[in-house]
Amino acid sequence: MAAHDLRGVTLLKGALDAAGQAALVAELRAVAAAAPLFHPETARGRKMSVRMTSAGRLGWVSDRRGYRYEPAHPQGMAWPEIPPRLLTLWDAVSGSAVPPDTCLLNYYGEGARMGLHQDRDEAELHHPVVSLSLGDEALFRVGNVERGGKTESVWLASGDVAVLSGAARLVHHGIDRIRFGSSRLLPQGGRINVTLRVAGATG
Ligand code: MD3
Ligand code: FE
Repeated sequence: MAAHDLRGVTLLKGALDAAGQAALVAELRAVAAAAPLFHPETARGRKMSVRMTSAGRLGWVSDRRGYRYEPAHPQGMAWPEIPPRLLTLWDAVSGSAVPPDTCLLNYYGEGARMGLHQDRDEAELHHPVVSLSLGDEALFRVGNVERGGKTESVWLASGDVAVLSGAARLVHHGIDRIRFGSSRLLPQGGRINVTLRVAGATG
Protein backbone atom coordinates (compact mmCIF):
# COMPACT_ATOMS: atom_id res chain seq x y z
CA MET A 1 0.00 0.00 0.00
CA ALA A 2 1.34 3.45 -0.93
CA ALA A 3 1.97 5.87 1.94
CA HIS A 4 2.04 9.61 1.19
CA ASP A 5 3.22 12.27 3.60
CA LEU A 6 1.40 15.61 3.81
CA ARG A 7 3.10 17.81 6.43
CA GLY A 8 3.71 14.83 8.68
CA VAL A 9 0.21 13.39 8.09
CA THR A 10 0.59 9.84 6.74
CA LEU A 11 -1.99 9.11 4.05
CA LEU A 12 -2.64 5.47 3.19
CA LYS A 13 -4.59 5.65 -0.07
CA GLY A 14 -7.01 2.77 -0.58
CA ALA A 15 -6.13 1.15 2.73
CA LEU A 16 -9.56 -0.47 3.00
CA ASP A 17 -10.92 -2.45 0.02
CA ALA A 18 -14.50 -2.26 -1.27
CA ALA A 19 -15.68 -5.30 0.72
CA GLY A 20 -14.16 -3.94 3.92
CA GLN A 21 -15.75 -0.54 3.30
CA ALA A 22 -19.20 -2.06 2.75
CA ALA A 23 -18.93 -4.25 5.87
CA LEU A 24 -17.89 -1.25 7.93
CA VAL A 25 -20.75 0.90 6.64
CA ALA A 26 -23.20 -1.76 7.86
CA GLU A 27 -21.53 -1.74 11.29
CA LEU A 28 -21.54 2.06 11.46
CA ARG A 29 -25.23 2.06 10.53
CA ALA A 30 -25.82 -0.06 13.64
CA VAL A 31 -23.78 2.42 15.71
CA ALA A 32 -25.96 5.30 14.46
CA ALA A 33 -29.13 3.25 15.10
CA ALA A 34 -28.10 2.77 18.76
CA ALA A 35 -26.68 6.29 19.26
CA PRO A 36 -28.36 8.70 16.83
CA LEU A 37 -26.41 11.25 14.80
CA PHE A 38 -26.85 14.81 16.07
CA HIS A 39 -25.78 18.29 14.96
CA PRO A 40 -23.37 19.46 17.68
CA GLU A 41 -23.85 23.03 18.81
CA THR A 42 -20.78 25.22 19.23
CA ALA A 43 -20.12 27.19 22.41
CA ARG A 44 -21.44 30.20 20.47
CA GLY A 45 -24.75 28.46 19.82
CA ARG A 46 -24.25 27.70 16.12
CA LYS A 47 -25.13 24.25 14.76
CA MET A 48 -22.28 22.44 12.98
CA SER A 49 -23.11 21.29 9.43
CA VAL A 50 -21.57 17.86 10.12
CA ARG A 51 -23.67 15.36 12.09
CA MET A 52 -21.86 13.22 14.67
CA THR A 53 -22.09 10.29 17.04
CA SER A 54 -19.54 8.08 18.79
CA ALA A 55 -18.72 4.54 19.82
CA GLY A 56 -16.50 3.41 22.68
CA ARG A 57 -16.16 4.12 26.39
CA LEU A 58 -16.24 7.87 25.68
CA GLY A 59 -17.87 10.03 23.01
CA TRP A 60 -17.32 13.58 21.84
CA VAL A 61 -20.06 16.11 22.56
CA SER A 62 -20.36 19.83 22.06
CA ASP A 63 -22.94 22.24 23.40
CA ARG A 64 -23.13 25.64 25.06
CA ARG A 65 -20.87 24.26 27.84
CA GLY A 66 -18.10 23.58 25.32
CA TYR A 67 -16.33 20.60 23.70
CA ARG A 68 -15.61 17.52 25.77
CA TYR A 69 -15.76 13.70 25.98
CA GLU A 70 -18.65 12.14 27.88
CA PRO A 71 -19.53 8.52 28.84
CA ALA A 72 -23.07 8.89 27.44
CA HIS A 73 -24.84 10.24 24.35
CA PRO A 74 -26.70 13.58 24.83
CA GLN A 75 -29.96 11.55 24.81
CA GLY A 76 -28.66 9.46 27.73
CA MET A 77 -27.78 6.06 26.23
CA ALA A 78 -24.30 4.54 26.57
CA TRP A 79 -22.18 4.73 23.41
CA PRO A 80 -22.14 1.42 21.45
CA GLU A 81 -18.95 -0.63 21.20
CA ILE A 82 -16.28 0.27 18.65
CA PRO A 83 -16.67 -2.12 15.66
CA PRO A 84 -13.89 -4.75 16.05
CA ARG A 85 -12.64 -4.28 12.47
CA LEU A 86 -11.76 -0.69 13.42
CA LEU A 87 -9.70 -1.95 16.37
CA THR A 88 -7.88 -4.22 13.91
CA LEU A 89 -7.22 -1.22 11.66
CA TRP A 90 -5.85 0.74 14.65
CA ASP A 91 -3.48 -2.12 15.50
CA ALA A 92 -2.29 -2.30 11.89
CA VAL A 93 -1.55 1.40 11.32
CA SER A 94 -1.37 3.42 14.56
CA GLY A 95 1.94 2.16 15.93
CA SER A 96 0.36 2.51 19.39
CA ALA A 97 0.07 -0.24 22.00
CA VAL A 98 -2.68 1.70 23.78
CA PRO A 99 -6.12 0.83 22.36
CA PRO A 100 -8.53 3.62 21.36
CA ASP A 101 -11.33 4.38 23.82
CA THR A 102 -13.41 6.43 21.39
CA CYS A 103 -14.50 6.36 17.77
CA LEU A 104 -16.04 9.57 16.42
CA LEU A 105 -18.36 9.16 13.43
CA ASN A 106 -18.76 12.34 11.34
CA TYR A 107 -21.43 12.37 8.61
CA TYR A 108 -21.18 14.98 5.85
CA GLY A 109 -24.36 15.52 3.87
CA GLU A 110 -24.51 17.82 0.84
CA GLY A 111 -22.86 21.15 1.68
CA ALA A 112 -21.40 20.06 5.03
CA ARG A 113 -17.88 21.21 5.91
CA MET A 114 -15.54 21.46 8.88
CA GLY A 115 -13.50 24.59 9.52
CA LEU A 116 -9.76 24.55 10.32
CA HIS A 117 -9.22 23.41 13.91
CA GLN A 118 -6.86 21.51 16.19
CA ASP A 119 -7.85 18.34 18.04
CA ARG A 120 -7.00 18.99 21.66
CA ASP A 121 -9.94 17.80 23.73
CA GLU A 122 -8.18 14.52 24.61
CA ALA A 123 -6.62 14.12 28.07
CA GLU A 124 -3.24 13.11 26.58
CA LEU A 125 -2.22 14.70 23.29
CA HIS A 126 0.68 12.37 22.43
CA HIS A 127 -1.47 9.41 21.33
CA PRO A 128 -1.97 9.09 17.56
CA VAL A 129 -5.30 9.61 15.80
CA VAL A 130 -6.37 7.27 12.97
CA SER A 131 -8.95 8.53 10.45
CA LEU A 132 -10.84 6.59 7.77
CA SER A 133 -12.87 8.14 4.93
CA LEU A 134 -15.96 6.39 3.50
CA GLY A 135 -18.25 7.53 0.69
CA ASP A 136 -17.96 10.81 -1.18
CA GLU A 137 -14.59 12.49 -1.80
CA ALA A 138 -13.57 15.34 0.48
CA LEU A 139 -11.11 18.22 0.16
CA PHE A 140 -8.89 17.92 3.24
CA ARG A 141 -6.79 20.96 4.24
CA VAL A 142 -3.71 20.81 6.46
CA GLY A 143 -2.07 23.88 7.98
CA ASN A 144 0.44 24.31 10.76
CA VAL A 145 0.71 23.68 14.49
CA GLU A 146 0.60 27.45 15.06
CA ARG A 147 -2.41 29.35 13.77
CA GLY A 148 -2.16 30.89 10.33
CA GLY A 149 0.47 30.37 7.62
CA LYS A 150 0.22 28.43 4.38
CA THR A 151 -1.97 25.37 4.01
CA GLU A 152 -1.97 22.39 1.63
CA SER A 153 -4.97 20.43 0.41
CA VAL A 154 -5.60 16.93 -0.85
CA TRP A 155 -8.71 15.01 -1.92
CA LEU A 156 -9.55 12.07 0.35
CA ALA A 157 -11.42 9.15 -1.23
CA SER A 158 -13.39 6.24 0.20
CA GLY A 159 -11.07 3.72 1.83
CA ASP A 160 -8.27 6.22 2.48
CA VAL A 161 -6.74 6.21 5.96
CA ALA A 162 -4.82 9.05 7.63
CA VAL A 163 -2.50 8.52 10.59
CA LEU A 164 -1.78 11.58 12.72
CA SER A 165 1.15 11.10 15.03
CA GLY A 166 4.18 12.98 16.24
CA ALA A 167 4.17 16.69 15.37
CA ALA A 168 1.27 16.20 12.91
CA ARG A 169 -1.02 15.31 15.82
CA LEU A 170 -1.48 19.02 16.59
CA VAL A 171 -1.64 20.56 13.11
CA HIS A 172 -4.65 22.62 12.11
CA HIS A 173 -6.89 20.74 9.67
CA GLY A 174 -10.36 20.80 8.19
CA ILE A 175 -12.66 19.73 5.37
CA ASP A 176 -13.48 22.52 2.88
CA ARG A 177 -16.13 20.63 0.94
CA ILE A 178 -17.22 17.25 -0.32
CA ARG A 179 -18.02 16.17 -3.87
CA PHE A 180 -21.58 15.11 -3.13
CA GLY A 181 -22.56 12.06 -5.17
CA SER A 182 -18.99 11.13 -6.17
CA SER A 183 -19.25 7.69 -4.52
CA ARG A 184 -21.95 5.02 -4.52
CA LEU A 185 -20.93 3.49 -1.20
CA LEU A 186 -23.69 5.25 0.78
CA PRO A 187 -27.12 4.96 -0.89
CA GLN A 188 -28.15 8.37 0.49
CA GLY A 189 -24.85 9.93 -0.65
CA GLY A 190 -22.50 11.94 1.51
CA ARG A 191 -19.39 11.06 3.43
CA ILE A 192 -18.53 9.32 6.69
CA ASN A 193 -15.27 9.97 8.47
CA VAL A 194 -14.39 7.87 11.49
CA THR A 195 -11.57 8.82 13.84
CA LEU A 196 -10.10 6.51 16.47
CA ARG A 197 -8.49 8.13 19.51
CA VAL A 198 -7.33 7.66 23.06
CA ALA A 199 -9.46 10.36 24.70
CA GLY A 200 -9.34 9.51 28.41
CA ALA A 201 -6.37 9.47 30.77
CA THR A 202 -4.44 6.19 30.64
CA GLY A 203 -2.60 6.46 34.00
C1 MD3 B 1 -4.99 15.99 11.76
N1 MD3 B 1 -12.27 15.14 11.00
O1 MD3 B 1 -13.01 14.60 13.54
S1 MD3 B 1 -10.17 13.59 9.17
C2 MD3 B 1 -12.13 15.47 13.37
O2 MD3 B 1 -12.80 14.38 7.70
C3 MD3 B 1 -11.73 15.83 12.00
O3 MD3 B 1 -14.16 14.51 9.34
C4 MD3 B 1 -12.06 15.49 9.62
O4 MD3 B 1 -10.96 16.71 11.84
C5 MD3 B 1 -13.06 14.73 8.82
O5 MD3 B 1 -11.58 16.07 14.29
C6 MD3 B 1 -10.67 15.27 9.15
C7 MD3 B 1 -8.43 13.68 9.18
C8 MD3 B 1 -7.87 14.11 10.50
C9 MD3 B 1 -8.43 13.68 11.68
C10 MD3 B 1 -7.86 14.02 12.89
C11 MD3 B 1 -6.71 14.79 12.92
C12 MD3 B 1 -6.75 14.89 10.52
C13 MD3 B 1 -6.15 15.25 11.73
C14 MD3 B 1 -6.07 15.10 14.14
C15 MD3 B 1 -4.92 15.83 14.15
C16 MD3 B 1 -4.38 16.29 12.97
FE1 FE C 1 -10.04 17.26 13.72
